[in-house]
Amino acid sequence: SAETRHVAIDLGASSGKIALVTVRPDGLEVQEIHRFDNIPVETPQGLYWNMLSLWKDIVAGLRKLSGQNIHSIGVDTWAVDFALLDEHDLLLDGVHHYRDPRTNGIMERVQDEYGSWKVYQRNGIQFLPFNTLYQLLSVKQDHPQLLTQARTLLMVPDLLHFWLTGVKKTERTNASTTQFLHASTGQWDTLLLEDLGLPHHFLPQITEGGEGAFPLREDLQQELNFPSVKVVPPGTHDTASAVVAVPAEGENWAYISSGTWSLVGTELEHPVLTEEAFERNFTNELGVSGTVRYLKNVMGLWILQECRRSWGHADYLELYREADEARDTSLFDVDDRRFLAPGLDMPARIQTWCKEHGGEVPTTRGEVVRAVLRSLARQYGQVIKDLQSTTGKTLQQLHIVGGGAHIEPLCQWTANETGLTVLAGPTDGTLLGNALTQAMFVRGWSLSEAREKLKQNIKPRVFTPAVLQV
Ligand code: LFR
Repeated sequence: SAETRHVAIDLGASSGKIALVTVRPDGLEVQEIHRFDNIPVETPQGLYWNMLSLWKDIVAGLRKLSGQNIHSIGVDTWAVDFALLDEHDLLLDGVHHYRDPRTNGIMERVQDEYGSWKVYQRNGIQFLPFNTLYQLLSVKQDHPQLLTQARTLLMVPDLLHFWLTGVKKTERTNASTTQFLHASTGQWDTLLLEDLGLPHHFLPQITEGGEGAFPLREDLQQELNFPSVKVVPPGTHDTASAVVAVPAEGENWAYISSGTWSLVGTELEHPVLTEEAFERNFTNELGVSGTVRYLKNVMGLWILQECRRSWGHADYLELYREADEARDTSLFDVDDRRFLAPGLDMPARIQTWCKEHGGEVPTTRGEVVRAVLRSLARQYGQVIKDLQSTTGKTLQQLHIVGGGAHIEPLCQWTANETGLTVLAGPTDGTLLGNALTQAMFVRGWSLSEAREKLKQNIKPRVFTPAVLQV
């Protein structure tokens, strides 16, 4: 039909958004339906996501649309985190936040005792201490009975799709982030799990984002009364959805999906499983339509978000103005592990890093914000360089999608540090990519047809690298 309507539910690390995206012959219309906070909960047993509150907000958002002609609904969220369900589908334990320190030291033990290269050759996934693999090992170490009781492991978006449909499956893009999906078989790597002493009886069947549809649970359908809706899981990993929404032309482009994290990468047809890629810790996560998201996690705006929290939620525009007027101080390594955990001492951690490395310490808010943004841009420059050398690609354009596309000084510094033309926008890429992937299924589009539709709407802002003045 001429017009299709898709509900994109996008949960990020600090907020959730629900939008109705209408696809018409002449373009896309995005209507925000519901926006809500996602506030993790600290307990004596660790840091948890508030899944019940998130579910309540999802249903509240859908209720606002009840009775309307909606063609599809789909959920994306951050990666790696999961729920364990017992034989009655009850939650065993809550869903831990990946920033929970329960995994401390576990990745290093696997790397030393089992061997990092041995793991990387099997799946090509970057070593991040919070990958599902290490979270499961921490459960085995501290609460082994949970693994025995568990009948189903569901990643966060799969859990929400299960609550919407009653169907338990794992969507592929997010499954790839566990670090136990085999790169060549495309199936769960049961051998690796067995080698590490982990059970795998609870792993569901894998399905493809944007390639299947499930009916809404009957009680929900009765309440919401959508005439002909289906649940169509998109690329359920938010980064996979964000990459769909890169308004790309040709081959020689890279992207930064810029939010709490900065995911710096490019789209490939095949994984790169070389020693160079391994040494640089690049990941070969999976995208929709059989693509590979060859990328690296950079700590991202998280550092700034935590600084801002420590400054009583100061206004962002005010902070950028102060940064613009501040002097340059030392830059720092944004990917140092000390910046991973939440904490109101984030500015102090930055200052300590600079002191330890004999640099000039940023003291005012403006100096700190300037140092954060310039250090991020410098790291993007390094990753882009490694990206070109490990893939052999010669890049021409760098797309920035997500909230960071709003931050002009960051876009300009990124152009300068990478030497690439930066194309900034869309800022709500994840929502758009989620909706477009549903539309691929509903309308029978290919990925490139979805991107053509996107380009009817999105005109990115251009930042040209500054010529160095000597
Ligand atoms: C971004 C993201 C990253 C993933 C991190 C943790 O929101 O999904 O891709 O590495 O969060 O799940």
